[in-house]
Amino acid sequence: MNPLRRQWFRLAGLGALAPFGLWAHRASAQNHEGHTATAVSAAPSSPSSSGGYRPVRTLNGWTLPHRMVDGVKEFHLVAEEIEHEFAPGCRAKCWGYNGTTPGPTIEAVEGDRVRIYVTNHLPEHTSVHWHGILLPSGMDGVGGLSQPHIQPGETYVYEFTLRQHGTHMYHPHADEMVQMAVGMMGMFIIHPRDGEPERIDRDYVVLLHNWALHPGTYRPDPSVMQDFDLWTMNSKVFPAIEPLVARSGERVRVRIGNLSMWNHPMHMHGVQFHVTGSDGGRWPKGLWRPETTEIVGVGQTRDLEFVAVPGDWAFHCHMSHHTMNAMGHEIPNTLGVDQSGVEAEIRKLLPGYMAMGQGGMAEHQEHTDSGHMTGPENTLPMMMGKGPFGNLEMGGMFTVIKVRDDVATGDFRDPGWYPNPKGTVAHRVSADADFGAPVRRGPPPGAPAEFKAKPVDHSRMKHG
Ligand SMILES: [Cu+2]
Repeated sequence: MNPLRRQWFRLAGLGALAPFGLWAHRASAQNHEGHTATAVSAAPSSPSSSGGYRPVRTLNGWTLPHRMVDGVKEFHLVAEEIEHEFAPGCRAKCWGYNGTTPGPTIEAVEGDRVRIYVTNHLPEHTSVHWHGILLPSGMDGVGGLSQPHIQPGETYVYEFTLRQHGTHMYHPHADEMVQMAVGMMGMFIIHPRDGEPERIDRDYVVLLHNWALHPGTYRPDPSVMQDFDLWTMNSKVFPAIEPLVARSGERVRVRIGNLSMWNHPMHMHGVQFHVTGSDGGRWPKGLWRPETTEIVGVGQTRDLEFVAVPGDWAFHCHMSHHTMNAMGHEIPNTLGVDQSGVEAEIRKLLPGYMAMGQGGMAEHQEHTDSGHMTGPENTLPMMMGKGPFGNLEMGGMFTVIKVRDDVATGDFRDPGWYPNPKGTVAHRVSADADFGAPVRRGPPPGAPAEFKAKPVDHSRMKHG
């Protein structure tokens, strides 16, 4: 047996860990918060060997190390309050496991016997439900139904044999509304015992969530049901979400779980992926279907697989408010409203008020980036992120799949922006608004003569 497997690695605070193996050897690249990696997990064996697997990569996250005890894989989760950063400039007191939200990914192989200790450092009781995993009723983790609650300071142990493979999750089944709203959740990946039907070169893990972290506050509000402030992949918002890196031609799997309060139509640019599995396990090949958008419902998981094509490709939820950061929802619609004159009046009541939105909201990022529109403390601008051609005007559940011809196997570092081959970028051919002779339809009968839209006053973009 590999000596690494015999070691029991202590987790220290917010230490970020990574699987230590041939295909995920860049442990330091998993360390995103500047904390020192204090441990490595047992090295998985080669995928070609029996029972081996290619470890997953949890974007911005980590995999929980285990130790082998008499043939049983032992894990230890600690439920605790943590300090979490959604993106620089926005932190909160959250609850999670072993120092992070989401908790570390648990990774094992079909047929494994697993023993999972759960220590409760929270101020109230908890439990852990192994979402989608087939096990004895008493191991199902529903507080009050299948077990007594785990009281503060107590440690419980769960033990079962994995009789399936696929993409699964874990979360409390005790005061669920609160405990999940403040970040308690993680992914549980079970690799097939007999290998994959198609070789997987990169295996990413993304857990979707939403947060009511009201601007100026430091605790997520569990009472909110729909109007959330932050939409996250692995508890991060764009642009703090890592890119998914791959080499051209590699087969990439993205395993997506959703423990938020909304369904998320996850859209991938550049390819038609196949949906190859769910929390019901890997689907038989005959059930795989090509899509470019797949709804990951609340409480569901989906596996998406594709062959990587060179470029920088957006990957995001298609609910457009889910690719925004904190914003007000109960505001008047200013689209098309001339607010000149009004701004000065309102400023007498609300110093710093900025009229916006007459020609759309894109100017929002200009205002925040230039620093003259300052929001409340501890929140993020609605729109963020810069690309090689300008502002991305995004936030929330958005990241980029970065595929290059020259990425080394197992290299997950951000390769920078895509160098587009000459002649393959959309470009300006005219700055004359009357360019060309496009076919257009006129205003509807009876429309006022002045119906023709007035040009937007772009001088407002240079405001301040
Ligand atoms: Cu969404």
